[in-house]
Amino acid sequence: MKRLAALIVSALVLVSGSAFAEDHIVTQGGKKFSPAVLNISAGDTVTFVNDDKSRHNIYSKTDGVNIKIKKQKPGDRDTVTIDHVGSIDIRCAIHPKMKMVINVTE
Ligand SMILES: [Cu+2]
Repeated sequence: MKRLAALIVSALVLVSGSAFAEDHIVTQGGKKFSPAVLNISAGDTVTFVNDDKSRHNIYSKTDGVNIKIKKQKPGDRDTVTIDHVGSIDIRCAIHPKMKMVINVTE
């Protein structure tokens, strides 16, 4: 009986853990990230969508955050999981004016 209860508890933890991880969409149109500021929780995913007619090259300028999507073609979308807690500066290596911030809380 104890074992069954432990199983149920661990199943609940698994279910709630995945239910709380959210995906957030960031679009790139007119050589701008939208939104410019995104607030998420650690463990969430961010999907970067290229709605422009040119390529983008998304990377993190923040030390210790390994986000590097490299050349992203128009229409492409790439998803990254973010575990780093704190503020992350996102840039495009092709368009220096493209900037956004992802604020990650626990
Ligand atoms: Cu770009």
